[in-house]
Amino acid sequence: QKAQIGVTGLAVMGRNLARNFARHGHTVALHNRSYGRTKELVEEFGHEGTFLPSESAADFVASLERPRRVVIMVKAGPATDAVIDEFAPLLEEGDMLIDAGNAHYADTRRREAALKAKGLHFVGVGVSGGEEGALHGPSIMPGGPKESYEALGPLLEDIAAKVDGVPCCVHVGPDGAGHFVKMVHNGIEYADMQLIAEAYDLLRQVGGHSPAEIADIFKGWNEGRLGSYLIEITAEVLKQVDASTGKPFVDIVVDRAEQKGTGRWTVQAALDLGVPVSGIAESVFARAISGGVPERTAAAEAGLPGPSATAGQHTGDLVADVEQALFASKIVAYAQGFQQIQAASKEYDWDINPGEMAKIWRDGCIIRAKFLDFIKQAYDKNAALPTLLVDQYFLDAVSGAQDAWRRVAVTAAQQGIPAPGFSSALAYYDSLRASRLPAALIQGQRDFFGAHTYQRVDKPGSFHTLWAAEGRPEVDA
Ligand code: NBP
Repeated sequence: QKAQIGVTGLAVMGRNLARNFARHGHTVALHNRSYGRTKELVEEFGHEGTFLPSESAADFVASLERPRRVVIMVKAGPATDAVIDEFAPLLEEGDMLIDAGNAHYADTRRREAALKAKGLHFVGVGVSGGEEGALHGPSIMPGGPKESYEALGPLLEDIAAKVDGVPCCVHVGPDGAGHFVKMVHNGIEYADMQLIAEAYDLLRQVGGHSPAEIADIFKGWNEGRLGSYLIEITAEVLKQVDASTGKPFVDIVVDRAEQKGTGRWTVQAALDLGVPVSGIAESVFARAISGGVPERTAAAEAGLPGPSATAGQHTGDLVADVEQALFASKIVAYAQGFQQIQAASKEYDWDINPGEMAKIWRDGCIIRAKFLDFIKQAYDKNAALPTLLVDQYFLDAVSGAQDAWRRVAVTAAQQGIPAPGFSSALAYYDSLRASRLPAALIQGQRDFFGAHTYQRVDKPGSFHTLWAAEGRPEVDA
């Protein structure tokens, strides 16, 4: 008996993926650097399906049917390269090495090119949903060669989350496309979390609501258009009371948000592509500010002043306004993330269908939400949509929200409550809709100090003005 699929790397993620394949009736070959984890899996979960454990890489490879499908689920980075170096010589033409870890898409592109030269298929797969998702149905974003999807796709679709029977798994595009889309998914997740945190902060500080009351507000919102996993768990977190002190859980946690790096990767890639993902960037920076202990301590010691006691009160229904601001800002963050996916697709010739990405994020992943149905519909109508904001559903939503959104940004500024997500999303929105941007002045400055030239509104061509020589630096900037 041979296995249809093998998993090497049996820590929490690999173990759960292997169990998920087995629970779906596939025979699963097992391998891990240290045999202990393999043994443990078979002892604890062997009854869930058919597992073929191997101690050596060679035995593991020999236990697989051809073309061999080897899922690598090890620590991203050098460990992945070590595993590839170990397995590649044991595989034959047409076999597949499938990296389901959180690799950077540039590493995936490099690995794919190197293995292609050896006749092997390297498939970088984005897997979202954490350990629970891996076991019960993740959202799966496979890249790699299209041919490999024919032999691999059905297995992945089997174990993926389903929405009305439709699997949250689709071939994203060649080489690093899957890992790229997974990265942007995480970037959007950062933005979503930041916006939710700002909504909570405003309800608490401006509205004076307790965490338990805010939990109920979020619970209500979860029934509406904001309905999503993140809103749902936010209500749970806010409801939580610390057993030892009796205080709200949120008040006993140190207010420094950590990060593993995928948000930062998203912003770095966006800078290279020239895509303004300001919502994601603000959320990465907001985490960095929260962790900036020396600066925050110095600011507290220096007593950086807040607004005077006469700072304005919120005009309007705060809860309703914050819901509108949250929804509108969320639309902006997703619009920016999807624009980044489209830009990368163009840059790397990936031919990614953005509507399909919204489709496979509808379940199994952290940003799963009702909202994604509307994104899917928008791109189904027009896959080349320049920005989600001009799709009728989102246009209507933002038009309806904008007055409330502005009131919330004003209140935050007047009361000295940081709301970088809400305010930068609004600035992005206003930048897009502005008939004239002050960029014209920047072009004038550039032409003044660097003779960089400019274009005119009234005739074609490049122009340079002979500015007064005085004050002009020697060096081109
Ligand atoms: P870890 O990231 O903790 O990695 C542990 C595994 O890597 C073990 O099987 C370990 O073998 C193996 N390994 C290491 Br470390 N160095 C190795 C080497 N040089 N050669 C061979 N094997 C090596 O496991 P995890 O938390 O299950 O995560 C696996 C992957 O999934 C990571 O890329 C992670 O970023 C990603 N992940 C994704 C999500 C998600 O939501 N999608 C969540 C968590 C993790 P050993 O047992 O012999 O030490």
